[in-house]
Amino acid sequence: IVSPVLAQKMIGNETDAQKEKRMEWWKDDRFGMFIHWGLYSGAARHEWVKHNEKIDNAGYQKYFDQFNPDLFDPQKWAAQAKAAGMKYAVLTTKHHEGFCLFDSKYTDYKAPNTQAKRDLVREYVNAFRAQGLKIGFYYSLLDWHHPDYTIDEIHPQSPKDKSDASYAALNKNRDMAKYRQYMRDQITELLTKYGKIDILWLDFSFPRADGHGKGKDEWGSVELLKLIRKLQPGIIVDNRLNLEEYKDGADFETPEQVSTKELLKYRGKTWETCQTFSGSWGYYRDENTWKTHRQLLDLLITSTSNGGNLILNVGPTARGEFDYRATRALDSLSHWMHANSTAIYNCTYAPDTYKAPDSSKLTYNQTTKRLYVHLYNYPNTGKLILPGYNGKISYAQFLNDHSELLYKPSASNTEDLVLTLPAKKPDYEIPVIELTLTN
Ligand code: FHN
Repeated sequence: IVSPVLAQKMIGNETDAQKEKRMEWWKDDRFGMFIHWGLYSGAARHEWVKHNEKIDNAGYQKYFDQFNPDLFDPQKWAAQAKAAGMKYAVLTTKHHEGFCLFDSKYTDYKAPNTQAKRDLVREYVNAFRAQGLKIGFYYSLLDWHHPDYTIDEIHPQSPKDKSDASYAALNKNRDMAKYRQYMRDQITELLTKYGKIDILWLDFSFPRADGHGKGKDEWGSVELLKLIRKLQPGIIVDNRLNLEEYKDGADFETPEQVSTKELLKYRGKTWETCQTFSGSWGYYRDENTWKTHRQLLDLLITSTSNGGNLILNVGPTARGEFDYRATRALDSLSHWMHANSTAIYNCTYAPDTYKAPDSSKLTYNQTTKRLYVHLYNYPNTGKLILPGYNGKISYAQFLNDHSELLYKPSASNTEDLVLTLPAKKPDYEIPVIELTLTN
C-alpha cells in the first residue's frame, strides 16, 4: 500500500496552467463517441450478460467461437462519427468479460484468435485517426475471465454464501498481484503500440467496506497512473481509479446516464457525461427504450450549456455494424450539427448576466463573444423576449442560414429586447439564434 505522500509524488504535480493546456482541445471538442463492442454483442442482451446470467468461462466460450465481425468497416464507423459532429472516440479495448479486441501477447482471449483473425483496435485507430478524430481507449479494471482476478461480489462466479471463508476458498489459487501485472502489461501494449493515444477511459472501481470489493490498492492505481502518464504524457485520464483525492489523480469526472437537470451541479468542474442511445452500452437487440432525437440534442446542448462534454455510446452488432437505430440517431444528429455545431464547439455556459429567454438554453463562445439561444419551443407569437439584453447585443441571426433577425426595445420594459421570428420554424428540432454581444 502506497502512502499518500509517496502516491502524490508518483502521480505527478503539473501546474494548473499545464493541465489547462493539456486539456484545452478536449474541452473545446465537447462531443465524442463511446463504442462498446465485445463478445457480449453476440448475446445481444447487455454487456453484463455474463454477470446477469452467472455464466462461467466454459458457458461463455460459445460467444468467442461465434464471434465473426464480417461487416466490420471502421472507416464507415469513423465517417458516421465525424458526420454526427463527434470529435473524439473511445473504444472498449477490453470490457469486464475480459475479451481483448487488440493483439495482446499476454492472452489468447483476443480478437486475432477468433474468426476476426485481426487486431480490431488497430483498424479502429487507423480509421478514426485518418478522419481526424482523437483516439481514446476504454480498458476495464474488472476482468471476469482472467484466472488471477479475485472473485468478488459482482463476479459471475460470486458465491451464494457471502462469507469471508467462501471467498477465501474460491480465491485460494487466484493471485491479484499477477492480475495487476497483467493490467500494467496490457496498458503498456495499448499505450506503446498504437501511436499517440489521447484519452484513456479506465472503468469501474469500487472500494467496499465489506472487503470483497476492490479499491485503489487492489488495482495498483497509483503505479498504474504513474505508468500511464510516463508512456503518454499528454493523455487525458478519467476518474475511475479511485484516486480523486490526489491532485492529477483524475482529469475529468464521469457523471453516467444522469438526467440533464443533474448536469447543472457540475458547472465549474471538468466533466464528461457518458450516455447511451437506449440504456445498455453493449448491443441490445430487444431494448426499446431508445432516446428521441430531441432527447439526444438536449443531452448535447445541456452538457455544453453547463461547461461539460458529452460522450454518446454506440453498441455495434456482433457483425461489426452500427444497427439501423443507431444509424438513424447519428444521421439526425448530423443534420443538426451540420448547421449548428458552432453553438457547441469551443462553447460553455453563458455569463450569469444573460438570462435564458423562455423555453431556451444558452451556450456561449467566450473567444468570439457569441451567445447562442437554443429554442426548445418555437414561439408561435413570432416574438422572442430577450430579458435585459437591451444595449448588450449588436446583431442577431439564425445560426443555420445566417439570416438576420430584427429586434427592438420592448415597449413595456425598455431593458428587454423583442426579437421578431418568422412564422415558419427552421427545419431543426431545436433551432439556434446567434447573438453578437456588444462587449
Ligand atoms: O459496468 C460498466 C458498464 O458496462 C459501462 O461500461 C459503463 C460505461 O461508463 N461503465 C460501467 C458502469 O459504470
